[in-house]
Amino acid sequence: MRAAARAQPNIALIKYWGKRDTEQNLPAVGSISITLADLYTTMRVAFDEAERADTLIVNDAENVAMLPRVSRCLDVVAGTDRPRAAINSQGNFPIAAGLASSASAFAALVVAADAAAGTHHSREQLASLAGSASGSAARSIHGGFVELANDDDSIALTRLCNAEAWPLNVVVAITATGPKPVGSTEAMETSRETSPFYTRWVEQQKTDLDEARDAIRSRDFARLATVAEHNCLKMHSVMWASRPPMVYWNATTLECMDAVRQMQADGVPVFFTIDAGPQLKAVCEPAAVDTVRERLAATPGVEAVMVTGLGEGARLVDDD
Ligand code: 2P0
Repeated sequence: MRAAARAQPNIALIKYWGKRDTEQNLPAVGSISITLADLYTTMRVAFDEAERADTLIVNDAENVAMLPRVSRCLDVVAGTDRPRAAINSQGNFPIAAGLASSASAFAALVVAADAAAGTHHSREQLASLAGSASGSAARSIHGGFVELANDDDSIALTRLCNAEAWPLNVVVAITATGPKPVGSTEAMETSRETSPFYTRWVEQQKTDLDEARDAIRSRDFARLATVAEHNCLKMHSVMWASRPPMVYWNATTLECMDAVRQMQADGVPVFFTIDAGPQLKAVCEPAAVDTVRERLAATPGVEAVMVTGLGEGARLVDDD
C-alpha cells in the first residue's frame, strides 16, 4: 500500500501551449521534449484505510494549495473509492519557477500511486494519467527525447532517441526564484481566448514537429537549434500578444539570450529555450558545456547556473 517513485523534469524544445479540452486536459498541439538527468522529484505515496483525508508534504512543509490537484490525480490512478493517502514530495530544485516541477511531480506521483495501489497500468496509461494532471508530465514518464502526439481525443508518447544516443547537456540560468505571476493552465486559456496569434501557432505546430523530429533522428544540432529557438519565440509571442499580456521574461533573461547569441557567433554549439518562467535553458553539445556554463554564470543578474545531462523516465525507487 506504499511506494516511492522518482522522475525528472523535461524541457520542451517544441512547446505545448494551449488546450483543446480543459476537462480532460488535452493539449491543442503536440510537443517534443528532453528529459533531464540531475533535477528530480521523489514522490512517496502511502495509502491507509484508517486515514480520513489525504495529506501532502512538499519539501518538508505541509502544502494545502496543491492538495486538491494531487488528490484528483490519485483518484484517476486508483479510483475515487481508494483509501486516503499520505503523499510526500521531495525535490532538489525550485518549484513553480518555470523549471517544470509539475512535470516531474505528477510523473513520479502516478508511478508511485500505481505501485502503491497495485493497479498495474501500462506505461502508455501512466503517461495519459500524468498528462491529465499536467500536460507536460506525460513526457517525463519517458527518458531522452520524447514526442507527445495529440491525436483525436487522446495523447500518444513516442521515444525518439534515448539519452545515451545523443547525450546533450542543458545549462539552466536561474534569473529569479519564486512563484511565477500566472500559472500555465490559466495563461494557456488566456492565450487561446485573446491572442490574435494563437490560431496560427496551433496551425504551424506540425511543421515545427516534423522539422525537430527529423533533426533529432539525424542528430543535426544546428537544425534542431534553429527550429527550437523559433518555436520558443513563437510561443512567447502568443503570450505577449494576449490580453492581459503575459511576459515571463525579465531583463536578465534577455541578457542570457544575448550571451547565447554571442556564443553562437563564436561557433559554440548551443541554443536557448525559455518556458513559462524567467529561467533560460541553454542546450549544448558536451564539448561546449564548460564554455556555456561560464558565459551564463558571468552574465549580470544570473543568480545561479545548474548543469545537467539527459536522463531516464519516471521509475520506482526504494521507499526508505
Ligand atoms: C511545455 N509548458 O511544453 C510548455 C512550455 C510551459 C511552457 O507545459 O495546464 O504545467 O498543467 O497541463 O504542463 C507548462 O504547462 O500545464 C508547460 P497544465 P503544464 O513544457
